[in-house]
Amino acid sequence: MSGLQIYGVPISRSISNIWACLELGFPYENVPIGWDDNSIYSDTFRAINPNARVPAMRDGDFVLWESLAINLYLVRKHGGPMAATDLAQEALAWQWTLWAAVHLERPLMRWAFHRFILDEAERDPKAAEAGMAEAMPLLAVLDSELGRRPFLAGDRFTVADLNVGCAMFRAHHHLDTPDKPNLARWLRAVFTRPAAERAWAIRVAEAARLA
Ligand SMILES: N[C@@H](CCC(=O)N[C@@H](CS)C(=O)NCC(=O)O)C(=O)O
Repeated sequence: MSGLQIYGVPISRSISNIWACLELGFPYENVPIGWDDNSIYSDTFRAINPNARVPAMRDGDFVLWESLAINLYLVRKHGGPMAATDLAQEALAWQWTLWAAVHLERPLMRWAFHRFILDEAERDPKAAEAGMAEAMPLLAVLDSELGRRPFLAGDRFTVADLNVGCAMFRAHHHLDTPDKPNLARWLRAVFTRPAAERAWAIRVAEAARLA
């Protein structure tokens, strides 16, 4: 098989990898593995990702899963301005990627689910509050770091920003950060990028199609 395939309907985290491809201007095929047809739990897909989770990626014979690892791979492979130019910048991309996956995403998504994603009847305001209480110090770390430099690994948008942005993709529209001006500036810069807006539009169109 040739070409790049991104597995996962674009209402899932596969949108993170679609965003990366759009940033890179790299063509991809989106294979709509998802829940409607249970294809995510099929043996065929488990052979690609034994976790039965999306996204996953196939690049020729190479298969990879974990959305943020896929972005690190795509940017490393295709280069361009998002790629690191030295080891320190590459290490910063690993740092921010792990931080986003290990620390930021879970509490932020807990907040997002109970604030606006779940149907109203299923939302638990206490869970939203607990999620935000845990996320707040992490958002303060972002604000403080972004007070020192325009982007997370220096003066330009890199895969470090992309991957932290991916962890905030669902939440960013609803985040109110008037007390965190550096974070607010960064959120604006990241999510008004043409590729980010295009990715958001793809996600919205798919959500509307499924509604
Ligand atoms: N850490 C993984 C998380 C993957 C994940 O949990 N994806 C969700 C969709 S966004 C999923 O496939 N869930 C499987 C299920 O709902 O059974 C990544 O970033 O790729």
